[in-house]
Amino acid sequence: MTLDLSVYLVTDPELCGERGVLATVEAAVRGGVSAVQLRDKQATGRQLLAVAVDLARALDGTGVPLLVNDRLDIALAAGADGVHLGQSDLDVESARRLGGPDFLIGLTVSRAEEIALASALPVGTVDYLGIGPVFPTTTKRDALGALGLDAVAALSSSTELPCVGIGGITAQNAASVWATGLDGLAVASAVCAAVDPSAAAAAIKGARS
Ligand code: TZP
Ligand code: MG
Repeated sequence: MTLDLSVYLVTDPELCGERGVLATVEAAVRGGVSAVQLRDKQATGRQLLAVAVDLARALDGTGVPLLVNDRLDIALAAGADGVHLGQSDLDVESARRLGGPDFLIGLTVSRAEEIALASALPVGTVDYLGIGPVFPTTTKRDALGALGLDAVAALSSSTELPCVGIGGITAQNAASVWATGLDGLAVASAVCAAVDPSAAAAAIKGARS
């Protein structure tokens, strides 16, 4: 299965609200989301595993991969397709050893040095890079300053690895982000907090020219 990162939903339980993460993901997938990352910074391991198992079951047979933010152990225990790691998380080479060759591994990068290091790893260590924040965001509490479109374009063109942009991306600004040449757009609030997550996902997908 080739990895389609084009509209990459990052879940946030607060933003999903009463509708819940599962129903939000199901609606978003109907709207064209091509990958899902379970992200919940407050959950215990036990809670995260329960949601991961539910999402893995819901996505089974859809062709949409499930990745778990931060927690390789939870991803493996739930039978998820991959893990998304930050610069302070478990290193990607250890994750590759533990996850095996077919497991998906994403890595957050914000600086040229981080991209250079990731690009210098043996082929097949990292499947994609998440570059951000593209725009200001309140979803990630410890987010760095926004990079802006020009820096994102320069960073993504400096690597052969597939790149997704993240941070403050909405249906309204999606066309400008697509124009940077990224392989995908990762969104939390624009889909999780939307009245209609399916329509929001479809609008972000449709903004690609
Ligand atoms: N990493 C960089 S920005 C961000 C993460 C997880 C949050 C993205 O959320 P939103 O609501 O799409 O800005
Ligand atoms: Mg992390």
